[in-house]
Amino acid sequence: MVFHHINELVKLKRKIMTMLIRCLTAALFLLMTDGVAAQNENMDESKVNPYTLPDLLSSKGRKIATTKQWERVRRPEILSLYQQHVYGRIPGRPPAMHFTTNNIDNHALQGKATRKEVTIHFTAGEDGPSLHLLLWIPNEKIKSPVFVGLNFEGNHTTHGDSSITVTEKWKSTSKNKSITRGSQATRWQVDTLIAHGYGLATAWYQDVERDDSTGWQTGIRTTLGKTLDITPKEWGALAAWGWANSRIMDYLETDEQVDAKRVILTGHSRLGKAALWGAANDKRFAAIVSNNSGEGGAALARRNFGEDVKRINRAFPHWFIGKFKEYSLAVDQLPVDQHMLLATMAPRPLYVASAVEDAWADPKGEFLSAWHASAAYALYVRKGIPSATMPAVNNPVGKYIRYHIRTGKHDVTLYDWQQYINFADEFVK
Ligand code: GTR
Repeated sequence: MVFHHINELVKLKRKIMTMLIRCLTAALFLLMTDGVAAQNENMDESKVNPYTLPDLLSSKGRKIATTKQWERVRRPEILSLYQQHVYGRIPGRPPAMHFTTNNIDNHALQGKATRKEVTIHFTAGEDGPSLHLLLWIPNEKIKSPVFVGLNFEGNHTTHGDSSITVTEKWKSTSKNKSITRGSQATRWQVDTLIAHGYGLATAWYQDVERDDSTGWQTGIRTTLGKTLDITPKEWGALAAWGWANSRIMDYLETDEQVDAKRVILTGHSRLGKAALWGAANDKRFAAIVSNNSGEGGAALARRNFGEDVKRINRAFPHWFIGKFKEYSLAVDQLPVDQHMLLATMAPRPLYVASAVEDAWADPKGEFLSAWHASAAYALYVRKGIPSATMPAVNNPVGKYIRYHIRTGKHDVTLYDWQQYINFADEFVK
């Protein structure tokens, strides 16, 4: 009888011990993988902590009051801080780069446009690393302004035209194996652009580097390292995609149908982040559009709302350089904040767009960043965002920096494009 009880007790004790060990292991696992913190991003406006942004217009304690001081002192300083702490350096063009044009249709879209494909070869010969560009240019003019933007899913998804090439690179690399022509067409609005006299140049972002933590091993950060005189660690994937935008610009400068002085760089989400860093480094882009670029893009890093530095570093460690990880738990120590990145665009027209249902990207943080960047535009006597109060939904505000928050989710919509076209009509065309 007594023995029986002792046995039961021992069994119970074992059970409790096993359960305890399981709980502890699970807790430890969650802590190590940050699973606990995964629920910790703040989505409540009333819980946003107060923050102090680095002063945009001062350098080593001295006030920056003129465009000359901005261009000679502060802007280069900001670029160098971003290079060292966030995205890494963007190198120049490869010396042997050349272009081959193919698959031309001079009567695309019922004769309204020329559609062609251009391969940007980064090395001599045709078998090395390359980027496949899809171009649409209005037929009615000699030289047209062009919107440029990298796409997420492959050139053939940006328009339903069945003659757009499904590239070998896409077939061998894309995780999304089924070919869904035109599945992303609403994000590109080719017909609307052509009707308003704008061309479009787009390329698949993973053509230059796969978007995962080992992508650098097979991407241009490795294959072009020697040619560009840069090691993979000196730049992150966002910088590599930003670099790709500049190589598209190199091509556009050679195309007789394109007005290369009127090229507008666009990017959505992670590609908006890449476009911003790319445009900061390449003044040839006449205007810049950041569509829902969020954390690491337009949104203020110090505002703890939605995705934060810690979360982005954990989920996408390959996007930034190693140094940026040091700010995951110390965002206040970051020597920059994103109003400074936006300010490097000055005095070029800059459009920042958010969406109501895209809380993860922190619309208010994107807006405030644009507002704070307006001080740099003021040096050029160019008006940016008129006030620190968020505008109503679907109500664009601002001049050379314009901002809207539209209804709907994280996406690029016809509404967005209509605003970008209006903006470009006003300041670029
Ligand atoms: C999300 C990421 C965002 C944004 C987005 C996208 O998962 O958290 O920073 O870049 O992806 O690119 O669609």
